[in-house]
Amino acid sequence: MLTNMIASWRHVFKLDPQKTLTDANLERICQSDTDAIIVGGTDGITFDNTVDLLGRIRRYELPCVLEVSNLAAIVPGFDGYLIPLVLNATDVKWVIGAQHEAVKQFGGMIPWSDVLGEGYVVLNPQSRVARLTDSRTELSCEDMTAYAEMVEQLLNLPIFYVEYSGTYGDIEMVEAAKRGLDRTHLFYGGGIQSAVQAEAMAAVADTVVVGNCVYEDLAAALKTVKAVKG
Ligand code: 1GP
Repeated sequence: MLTNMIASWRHVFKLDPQKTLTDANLERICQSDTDAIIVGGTDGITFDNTVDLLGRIRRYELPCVLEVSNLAAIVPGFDGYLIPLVLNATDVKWVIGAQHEAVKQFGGMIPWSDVLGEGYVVLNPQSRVARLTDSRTELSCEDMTAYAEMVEQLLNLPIFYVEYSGTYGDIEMVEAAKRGLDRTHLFYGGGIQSAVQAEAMAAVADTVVVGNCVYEDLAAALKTVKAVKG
């Protein structure tokens, strides 16, 4: 079951279908001992570039899930599908609107056992995702704990995602999120560029997500795996 699979993930790489990655570098990523690959991004995600990346990742054995950001780019064949609900978005479209449209459109065809919702809180105001969703990023630790409690107790979502995309986050905010959770799995992603940063976030979050660093400094990105998993 998808929830059980995710429960064991300590480290994942997030790969963006829009960005270029050589076969040699993809091999290093997939054989790095990371627990899984999340395919996702905010802009320029198409069916073609998503199916192409999935096909290349499928040469390796590790799990690969799609974080859905564009209805037109939902490709069959992933091990699972993560659906973000951006809780601090001020545009309701990103809280529940786009998801409602998707279910209306694809209803009977959705393999629900392969789908998990993610309660997302976006915290880097400069990030593309914050601007797209018009997220309210000026949050306190109390705000974070309350969002986390809502995700687990009220919405009953399996994943809470602290998203600092593009910048290294405030660990106190991640700790505040953790305080609100008991069963729900905590993802941290954003700005990890070194083993030290990855290890620090892994001490609080259940899963650490490394994205951009793969494209900017692959050697450093690869070192985050051991830092998180020991
Ligand atoms: C983005 O949380 C991920 O959705 C990872 O962030 O690209 O900044 O590592 P970075």
